[in-house]
Amino acid sequence: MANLILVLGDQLTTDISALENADQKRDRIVMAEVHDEASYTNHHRKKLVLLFSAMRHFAQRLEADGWQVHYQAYHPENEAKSLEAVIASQLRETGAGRVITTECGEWRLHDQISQWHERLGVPVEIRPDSRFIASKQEFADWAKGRKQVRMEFFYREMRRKTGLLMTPDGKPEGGQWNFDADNRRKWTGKPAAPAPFRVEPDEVTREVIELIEEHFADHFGTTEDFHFAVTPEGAEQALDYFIDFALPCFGDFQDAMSDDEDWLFHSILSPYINCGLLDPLAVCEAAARAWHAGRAPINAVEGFIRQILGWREFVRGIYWMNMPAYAWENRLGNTRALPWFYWTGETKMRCMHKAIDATRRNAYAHHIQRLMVTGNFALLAGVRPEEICDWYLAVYADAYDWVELPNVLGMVMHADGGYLGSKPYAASGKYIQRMSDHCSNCHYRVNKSTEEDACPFNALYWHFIDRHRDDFANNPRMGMMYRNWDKQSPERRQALLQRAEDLLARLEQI
Ligand code: DLZ
Repeated sequence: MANLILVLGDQLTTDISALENADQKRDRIVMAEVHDEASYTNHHRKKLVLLFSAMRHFAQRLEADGWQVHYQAYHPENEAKSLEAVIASQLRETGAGRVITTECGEWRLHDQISQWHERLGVPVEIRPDSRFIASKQEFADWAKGRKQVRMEFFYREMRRKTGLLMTPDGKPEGGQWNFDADNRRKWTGKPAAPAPFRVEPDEVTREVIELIEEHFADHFGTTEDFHFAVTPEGAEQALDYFIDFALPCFGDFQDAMSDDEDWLFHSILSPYINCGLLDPLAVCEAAARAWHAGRAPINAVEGFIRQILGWREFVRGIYWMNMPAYAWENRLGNTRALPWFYWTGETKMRCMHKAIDATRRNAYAHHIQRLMVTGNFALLAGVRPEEICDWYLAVYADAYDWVELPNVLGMVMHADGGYLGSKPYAASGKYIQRMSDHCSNCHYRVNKSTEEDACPFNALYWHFIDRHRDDFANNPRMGMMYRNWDKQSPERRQALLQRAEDLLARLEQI
């Protein structure tokens, strides 16, 4: 009997496990742009364009290769508003006896699909997602029995498993596992950053842009200047471009931020890797080849590979090991609503304005903007994890729950008690000044802390330290912060706390 093979919007590769052993004559592939997936969060308009256009290109390719494809293009009046409804209707139309799919990346949808066999009355085969380097089970086995799970040690396992940047006798190339300490230079305009890689929208993408503008005009962001790749070939070119023009400097300036440059030396490959247009292992191998060929230094290549082979795999493991309870964690007891300026960028804090404005225009901001600016502010201000997590899930083209939730709830908000970091990534304005030129263009003065024009990050930082004494005073990596705080005079501490309280009371206006 025929099978229906469901391919989701972030599974856009012919190597997806759902297609293994499929029969072109018998089976039908189902892909659908549906209201429920497009609307479960306030997805950035560029993320919607990327996914719908890449889905349409992928479906066309499958058809050209001889597959039968049922493709539902988005229309607000489509009867089938969920993937389940599309599958139910396809089962009725074809009389297919089984549904095959690859496990999806979000608990929300995974939970629904796991019930389909009962709700739809046919067997539903959910195959593992083999695009990840470690399976869920492999990660769980590695984590079992460990008092603490740390990315660095998991990453070393992945290096050994793949042989990436390893010598023939099993040692890390360059004599070290991690070159992070060499990746913290400020960027002052030289060397010039390459222009971002661009693909001009073709007819399919232009049609999708019109559709999104017509039906998703209330969603965050803009479709203007859409230049993401939407095919595997385009994404491959983006990878080549990164290796040729940005990778050599990626390491040095990995943590830098600039008032004038949105993209610096970042790869901007995560939107492609996360929706299936690029294979993560192939991307790492391409970077490793560049190092072996002497085209990029070890600190750049190791730092880049660590993001994919280490962090990306690690957060996925943490997500599946801890869901669904993980999503409700709020160990620091935060209660504040997300300030509205996260949606508008209208704040006098230059770094926040720049990071949010780039996010609005590009559906992208690099990891230091995400972690140390918008994330750091939410942590210091005590924003409810659920709200800030939903913001990150909505606004970035690469965002899916499996990657965003551990990164934001765990790493940014320290709401999981320290799975993702042994101390919170809390920092005052000084860090932002050290890594960027934002402060020299800011309304606020980074070298002031208590005055009306003082950088809000400064007093909020000390307020965070003070209010979480019970949580962190015994953390050996935070001891110095508490000693510094306690050394200040009672008057100074009072002034800092008062300034922070004033800021928190009128957060929308700062
Ligand atoms: C993110 C997304 C969006 C916006 N739209 C669709 C869609 O219409 N159809 C679809 O199959 N997938 C979409 N996706 C991706 C899914 O939400 C994604 O597969 C799940 O969140 C699991 O990662």
